[in-house]
Amino acid sequence: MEKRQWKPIAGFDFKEILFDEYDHIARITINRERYRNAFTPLTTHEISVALDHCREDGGIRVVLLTGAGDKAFCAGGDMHVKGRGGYVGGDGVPRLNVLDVQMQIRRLPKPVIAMVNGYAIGGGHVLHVVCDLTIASDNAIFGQTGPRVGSFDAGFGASYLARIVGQKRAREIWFLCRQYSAQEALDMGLVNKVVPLAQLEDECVSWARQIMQLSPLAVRMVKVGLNAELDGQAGHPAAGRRCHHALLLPRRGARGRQGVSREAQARLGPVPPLPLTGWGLAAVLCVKSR
Ligand code: 2NE
Repeated sequence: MEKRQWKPIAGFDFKEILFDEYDHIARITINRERYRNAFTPLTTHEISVALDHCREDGGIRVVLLTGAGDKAFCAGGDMHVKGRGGYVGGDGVPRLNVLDVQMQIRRLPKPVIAMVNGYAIGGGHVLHVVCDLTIASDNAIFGQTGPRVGSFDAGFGASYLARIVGQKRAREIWFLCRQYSAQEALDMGLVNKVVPLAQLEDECVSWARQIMQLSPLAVRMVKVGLNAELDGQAGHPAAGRRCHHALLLPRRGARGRQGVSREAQARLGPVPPLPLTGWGLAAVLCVKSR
């Protein structure tokens, strides 16, 4: 196992997560080992703030999401703070906003790898599901528990799960609330790779490094395209924004639309012989601009 000097990312006073960085990789660790890394409204708020930072900091290329210790990735919503109206935070307001965090992970224009180091249960299971990739330790256990405790996630936790494992399996996972071993999760395509716990971080960092050798723009465009399949109408603004950003990248200074258009044409040479429009044309422009 390689020894790495993870450096805390300055400027934050997080109570329930750790946030550090190594070699352009940000690591967000839910730091509630005592409660199997179950999340409270404060935890999800802190994850959200950290993800915002990851989005804005151009030096960060890949994000790892994990849990503290060697027993759990995340055991979902903290049942101890479940009260009237939902999960109640320190301000007395019942809100968890974990669905917003899921959306943030999907919208982040950088890959997010779930480093699953133990139980990924309930809302914690959905968290790994919405990450771009999942690498699990051999002691990891997966499953939904919502219906057992009168709860559910009918958003990505249902629809995206079904896209990954198929409708029958997704219904089995939710209707029976069974737990699945890392090997079973691998067999059903729910995780990308399983490694011994001691090698988990090495493996994740190795995957991150491989990703970082590729074009960040191409990776972000593919992510938005993969998301669009499930996001429907809501995916169009995200995809459009990425395309627009990609088109503007080669522009030097504020030369206006005319200049951009001429630059784009110069890069392309003659008008492409293929009937490219919309996404296709944007893709050609992106590739040419790299
Ligand atoms: C995760 C699991 C299977 C682990 O079992 P085990 O045997 O390894 O640990 P144990 O003894 O159950 O738990 C250790 C400590 O962690 C706390 C426990 O209460 C226990 O503390 P003490 O009793 O020693 O004081 N703990 C574990 N999970 C917790 C949680 N979610 N909230 C607060 N404390 C927790 C096993 O612990 C388990 O099944 N946990 C419950 C999982 C669960 O039901 N999560 C909520 C699902 S609903 C959800 O996440 C959700 C949603 O459905 C929709 C929207 C948002 C969230």
